[in-house]
Amino acid sequence: MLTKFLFFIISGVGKSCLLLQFTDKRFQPVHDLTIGVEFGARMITIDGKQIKLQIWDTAGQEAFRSITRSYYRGAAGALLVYDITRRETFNHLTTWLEDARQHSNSNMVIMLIGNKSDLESRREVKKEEGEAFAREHGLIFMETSAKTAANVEEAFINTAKEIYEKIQEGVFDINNEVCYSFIVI
Ligand SMILES: Nc1nc2c(ncn2[C@@H]2O[C@H](COP(=O)(O)OP(=O)(O)OP(=O)(O)O)[C@@H](O)[C@H]2O)c(=O)[nH]1
Ligand SMILES: [Mg+2]
Repeated sequence: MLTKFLFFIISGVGKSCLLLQFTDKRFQPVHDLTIGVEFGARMITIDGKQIKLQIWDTAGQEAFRSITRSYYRGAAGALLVYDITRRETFNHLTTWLEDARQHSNSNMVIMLIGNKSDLESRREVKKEEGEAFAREHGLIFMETSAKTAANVEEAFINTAKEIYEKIQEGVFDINNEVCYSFIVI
């Protein structure tokens, strides 16, 4: 019972809203729970090259966890999202990160996202705490707002750039160099 509740509250951190802001440049105020996995895509340019990002948006709820896991394998990048106004979503990061590392390519680039930065008055997690967690676990970090669009472009594009650099250095061997798969968890 308790476990169920803990997983349930991870839902609603803003994963689907981040994706919608990135692909459609709009914000959806009503929370439609993601069922299973949803998909979005957008072209970006890095170093003069057109790169397609295909993004899998996963459900935060425990019931869908096994479905989520099957999408880790092909992912070059992951956005690991918590809600800065709900500490329990931050406390849960270690579990998600372990799960992601265990089921993904070891070179997968992980970006930690503290979302809902527009809700400063309701903040429960300091920016410094996000930075420290990211440093400790070797992740890139940003605070975003899917509502105001602050840092949303940067979050996806910086993750893609990191993947691009790894490919250039030859440490990341992916089949398709102009199409990166992302997973939002
Ligand atoms: N103020 C504010 N609200 C946000 C932001 N991002 C998302 N929300 C709100 O938070 C709620 C949940 O957003 P979703 O994107 O559906 O959350 P999710 O992580 O996809 O949730 P699941 O699919 O259930 O895992 C919605 O009511 C959004 O309107 C943000 O940056 N700022
Ligand atoms: Mg969702």
